[in-house]
Amino acid sequence: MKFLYELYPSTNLNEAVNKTVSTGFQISKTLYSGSSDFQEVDVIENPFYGRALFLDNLMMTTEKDEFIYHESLTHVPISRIKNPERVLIIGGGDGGIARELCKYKSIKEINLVEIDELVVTVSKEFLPSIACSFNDPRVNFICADGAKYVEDSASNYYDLVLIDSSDPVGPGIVLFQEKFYTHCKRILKTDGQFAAQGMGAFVEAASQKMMFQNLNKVFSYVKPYYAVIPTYPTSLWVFFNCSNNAKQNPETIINELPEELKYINKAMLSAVYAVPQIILENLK
Ligand code: SPD
Repeated sequence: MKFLYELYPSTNLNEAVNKTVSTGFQISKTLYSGSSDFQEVDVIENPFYGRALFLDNLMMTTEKDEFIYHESLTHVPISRIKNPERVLIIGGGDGGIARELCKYKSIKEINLVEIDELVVTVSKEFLPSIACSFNDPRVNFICADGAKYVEDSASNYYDLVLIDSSDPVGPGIVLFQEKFYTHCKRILKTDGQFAAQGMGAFVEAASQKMMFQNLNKVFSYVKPYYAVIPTYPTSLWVFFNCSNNAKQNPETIINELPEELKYINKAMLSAVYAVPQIILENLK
């Protein structure tokens, strides 16, 4: 039996990485295995989770549990914006976030900036239930460096900026730094919302704290929330929801959820910033 093992912690922004734990995924079939200028890209089939995408041997998404991550990153910040129209996704080449955004009628423009075209190509071919919105006329795939794209974008343009990044390793580390967040804030409208994946609470405490500190240097409020994602290292996964508008009460829900969700529901949204103590300790 052949397995693909993800080793972690994958990074610590201020400590030497020492990968001492792993999760194995049995490979019943390898659907794609190749590499781009940026990374190794693999799509395997696992008997339990279905098809799964790995980048540089880091688990990105599986058919069976992808909805938890994609719904969490999308619908929590949108619930704090009235009728959003323009959205920027940095990363997100598998298309899962774009699919969730397309559920909102008010959204007119979704710019998806993914540095690695191979991720989009492979996802369209092998993960069609996730990469199913690239043909929606509102979705514009832009193959570019996300940090550079944000730097070059006009101010006060977006209602929502979502960072669907991989882990803070290699060139992707810029997506966790203060300079990048400053530009994200600049391109958001006053009432705009920002959200980013914030790594595993159990395994990436130091990186998580660094990210939180950098976000706090820039945004008026920074609210951690979490989801339980079975295929991510140790499952307890953190997101950060941020805004420029200090006058807005982050607890107030001002936009309704679309109907057909499988993870996020209305009751969760009211208490979404109530997080386990371990997360609060990480961020101290
Ligand atoms: N350690 C895994 C972090 C992955 C975050 N991005 C996943 C991409 C799914 N669209």
